[in-house]
Amino acid sequence: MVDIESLGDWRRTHYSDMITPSLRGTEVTIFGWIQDLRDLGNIIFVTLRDKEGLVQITATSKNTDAETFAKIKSLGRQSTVGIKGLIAERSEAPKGVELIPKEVRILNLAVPPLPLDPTGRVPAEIDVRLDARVLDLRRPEPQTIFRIRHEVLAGIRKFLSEKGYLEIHTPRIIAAGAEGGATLFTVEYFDEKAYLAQSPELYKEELTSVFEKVFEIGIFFRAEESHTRRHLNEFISVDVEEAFVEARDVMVLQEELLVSILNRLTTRCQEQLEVLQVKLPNVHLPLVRYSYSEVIDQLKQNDFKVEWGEDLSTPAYRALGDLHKEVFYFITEWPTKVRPFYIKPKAERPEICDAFDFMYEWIEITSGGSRVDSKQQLTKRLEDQGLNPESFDFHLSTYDYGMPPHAGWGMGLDRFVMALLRRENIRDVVLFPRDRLRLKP
Ligand code: AMO
Repeated sequence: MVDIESLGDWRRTHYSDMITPSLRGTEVTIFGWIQDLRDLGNIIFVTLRDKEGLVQITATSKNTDAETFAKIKSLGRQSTVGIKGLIAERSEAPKGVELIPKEVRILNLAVPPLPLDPTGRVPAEIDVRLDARVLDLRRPEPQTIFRIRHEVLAGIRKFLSEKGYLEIHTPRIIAAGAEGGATLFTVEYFDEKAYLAQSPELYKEELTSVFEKVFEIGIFFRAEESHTRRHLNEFISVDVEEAFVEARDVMVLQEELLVSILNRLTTRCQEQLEVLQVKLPNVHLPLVRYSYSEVIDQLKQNDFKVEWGEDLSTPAYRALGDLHKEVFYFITEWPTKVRPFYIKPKAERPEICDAFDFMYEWIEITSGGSRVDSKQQLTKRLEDQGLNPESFDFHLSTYDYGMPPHAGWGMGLDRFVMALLRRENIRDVVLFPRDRLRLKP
């Protein structure tokens, strides 16, 4: 029976990456998890992992007292420990350095057998990995994905803030959804029926009449029935909205954001990209813009059965991905019928609207457009789409306070990271994905 000890007055003096040969002879206190342990009898090699990396600890029956040696022998992989020891040079050790342990505190034991191999040597199926996600995340690859995701997010915030957009937070509990009734989750809101927000659409539009340039990065909800590699029931949307501009202006913003993030990853994440063996795509601005009509023609010319006016199906998108050599491109000028009520139809050809999608190969990353800015037209658009304008009274009333012409977009952060890191499944880039079949962990 191993005794679990408390942290007591021990505090970390060094992270693993600070342990270098030049510090030989220094006594340090480190904390972390047993990533690997090789017990050769009179010598035990332990690899300890902390948030910065790995460090080797070498205990021998000669250099370590009997009690500490026995304690180290008893440790299982992924147990949580604190170790006090001396830094020593050893040419065979990774980075030429190791720790000679003097004292060990066992802070918690991992219980074998572990459901997957956290060293990554034995690959596991995605469902096994997601069921034991916290353990899965101890592998270098998923950890690296989330470190890069952090950089992407930090880069987006920096980019938009520096361009003068104000970060906002809009409600998650709402009275009427903007993105179609089929994907609304219902919640009981005391005596009323409410919904989980699918996007910040209406609120971000309203706020252009105050702050002019706004952005939101938030979790949104869609009751997607389909189980695909690019849909989740909870996802992060990066939303931008701006007054006195049109779709074409915010498309330029999208392009600049893409380049800014690619540059940021190139300068700050080389090591991580190597762990993932990812080569970032080369992008030249302006990106290609195909109109919806052009895309339909391209599909038809390649014997794909599709009619003008239809929304594009998954097989149609896949075919487009094969047809287009560009990694990133736009599809513009969509049929008004297949776009939400808040997108502005073209004055000269109202069957077409000023909407666009920003695409990565065959996957839509962003949707956006110029918005309807007249109350009368918005009321009519709601009716045309079979929606009751009274349910949107809270939104329509803001049009009486001076609504500017405005445009914006919503970008799926998870899909964006998936595209940058060339992952096949959105679940790889989400810590605890929620899909039709997964509510836990
Ligand atoms: P849309 O519904 O196209 O547009 O959503 C915008 C982007 O959000 C991402 N996304 C999803 N990602 C993962 N799982 C899902 N279930 C999911 N649903 C959407 C996609 C998509 O391109 N209000 C508009 C945006 C706007 O016009 O500003 C909107 O929500 O990457």
